[in-house]
Amino acid sequence: MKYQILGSPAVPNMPWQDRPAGCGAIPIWRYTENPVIRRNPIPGVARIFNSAVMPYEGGFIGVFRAEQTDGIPFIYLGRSDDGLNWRFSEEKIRFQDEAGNECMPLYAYDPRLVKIEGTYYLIWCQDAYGAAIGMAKTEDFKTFTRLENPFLPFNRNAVLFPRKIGGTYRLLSRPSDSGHTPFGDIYISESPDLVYWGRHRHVMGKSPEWWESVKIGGGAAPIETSEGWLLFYHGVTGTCNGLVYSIGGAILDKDEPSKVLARCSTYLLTPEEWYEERGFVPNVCFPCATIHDPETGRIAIYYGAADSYVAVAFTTLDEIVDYIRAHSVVRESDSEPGRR
Ligand code: BMA
Repeated sequence: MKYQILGSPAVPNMPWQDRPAGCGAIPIWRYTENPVIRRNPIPGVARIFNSAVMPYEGGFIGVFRAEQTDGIPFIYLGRSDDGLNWRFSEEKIRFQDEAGNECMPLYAYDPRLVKIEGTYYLIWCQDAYGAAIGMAKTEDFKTFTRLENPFLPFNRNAVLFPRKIGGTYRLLSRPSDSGHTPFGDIYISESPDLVYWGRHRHVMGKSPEWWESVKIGGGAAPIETSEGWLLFYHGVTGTCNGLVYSIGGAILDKDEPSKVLARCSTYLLTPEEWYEERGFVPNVCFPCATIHDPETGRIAIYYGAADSYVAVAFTTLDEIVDYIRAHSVVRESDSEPGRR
């Protein structure tokens, strides 16, 4: 291996398939049995998509965006031995406040999950008199305690870094509006305590590349590597028939992640398969998590497909870093520290 994944434990049982012959120029290949989560996965839930998973106690655990049969999304817990076959709790996750009283959002969607210093954090989108970000922590995946919402509305696509940087927590987000926002760049904010957030910086903007020319948003929690933070994000384009969501890749500076070191000018994955092109919302590939193994450099990307399914694609650190660098275009607004 040329490059190293840092700060993550080995995952010897991570889901994996070798790169098939004829995979094409972009070194990402789909799991042949996709989608791994299909429609009507549990009673009362029509679709699970845009969800986050991680290794846990020798197997895998995840927080899943579950669109209930009443149309309202909530977060459900799932467990798996192999990261591909999932068992779900039949009840949504119940959040409590710090006094132990139930404290449920009106709805919750697009969760992300990270572990920082032994505590697991969930971040999602919810209502706070407008589209906003919700956050909770758990030690055991039994009790989930809400934290203060980090930002005012309107904001979505929050992604917490898996460790403090320079002594502070770092959170990516995408300020937006109340609707299906026709704009949006990725910003980063700092907090000493996960309550008060500031020192907001611009990380990267939508770009002139057509596949991400409408808006972008954070995806999976960044992976710490010897080359910087590897970020899989989503980029959106507009067509006469609606939006198309693809997966993009960038490498952020290790100590100052508001600076983009490399940014792939092509998408890494775009809707092509039936489960990506056809569904409740067609043409959506929406990454929310990775499982990655420092011993082998293998990376499994978990993404929502067509707002209907969860799918998995594979790559390796060496191949994806080389591809991103070889196709990188970093504009001044992305490479600068992002403060104006
Ligand atoms: C975005 C979010 C995602 C969704 C996407 C496509 O605005 O709501 O949850 O996957 O739209 O519908």
